[in-house]
Amino acid sequence: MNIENLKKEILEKLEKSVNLKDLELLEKDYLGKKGIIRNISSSMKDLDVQAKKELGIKLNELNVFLEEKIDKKKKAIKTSETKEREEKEFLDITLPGDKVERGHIHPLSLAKKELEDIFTFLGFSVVEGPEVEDEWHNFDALNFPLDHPAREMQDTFFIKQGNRANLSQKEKFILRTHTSNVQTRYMETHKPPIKIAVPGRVFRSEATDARHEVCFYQIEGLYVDKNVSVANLKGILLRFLQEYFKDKNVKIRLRPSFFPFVEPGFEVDMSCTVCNQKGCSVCSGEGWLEILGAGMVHQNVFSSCGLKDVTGFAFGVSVDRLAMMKYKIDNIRWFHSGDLRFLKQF
Ligand code: FA5
Repeated sequence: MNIENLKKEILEKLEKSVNLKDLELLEKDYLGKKGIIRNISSSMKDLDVQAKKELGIKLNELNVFLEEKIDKKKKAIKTSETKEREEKEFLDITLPGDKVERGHIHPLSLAKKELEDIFTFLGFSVVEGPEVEDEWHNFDALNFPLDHPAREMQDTFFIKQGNRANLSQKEKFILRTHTSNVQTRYMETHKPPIKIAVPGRVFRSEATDARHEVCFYQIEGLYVDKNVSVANLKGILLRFLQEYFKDKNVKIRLRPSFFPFVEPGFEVDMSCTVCNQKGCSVCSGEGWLEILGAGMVHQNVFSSCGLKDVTGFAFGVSVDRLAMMKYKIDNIRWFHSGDLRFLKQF
């Protein structure tokens, strides 16, 4: 074996090695326990003493020489790999961070939260109820006759349940058309005095326009006790509206109206806060805006829920319409439009 040729061969391979793995392989092949240099050493036993000595010295020198060379190359590769990684992963901690877009509360959630706070302040407990409701709690227990037009297809979303004719009113499901369903649910399971505010989504199968949505939010108020009167109802309504609009000059007026679950029943108008009752497009020049339905709870409703010898008032107001008036929004459909130009203003 010509040691010089072997050295040349190894140096060529060393030159071609580009990473630590190549070098490890080279080390194993030539310097390792089963490597070529060891092989030559073990085959020296047949040589005479002088030749053995000379070859031994040469192999030893080659070994030391290669170890140094490989070591040097290893260090060079490591340094360049570290440099490359540092350049790639360089982190300038003095640079400003990436801006994280912060979300914000939807205007309807904002209105709902403000109303909940006001009613809590006025002594009401905030409770919730199901959006998918049975006909008993949404209509029958609220004194709606079986042929009431609100049950018809134009107003109510019915849940498909095969042959509904075979089902009882408590087994037929719909999407609730108002939050008044929680009146009956709550009165069935709680004893007076009852003082609750019920925010939630309601659904109506009707054509949408600037003031009507298929899905909108209401907040229901219910106060049941001994000797509750219309005066109490007026007091609470006036106070909550003055608080919500942050305006002590807000006035209300009650007009007689019909809801099957109250007697007497009222439509409640509020003085227009946009024009201070001078007349504008929001109030159609009237100075007043209809904002909610209210009344004294009908005794048939109390009977359906197993209550007697009590009186109470109830009201239901559209959260969407309150928010529209507060923020001067001219179309209810903006709320669900997903338009960021609109949403980012709140
Ligand atoms: C009711 O829903 C009754 N449950 C309210 C009530 C409760 C009366 C307790 C008496 C006692 P009404 O259908 O009028 O009533 O709806 C209440 C308010 O919701 C209305 O005054 C109106 O401001 C608003 N509203 C009605 N339909 C829509 C709609 N499609 N989109 C947005 N707001 C609506």
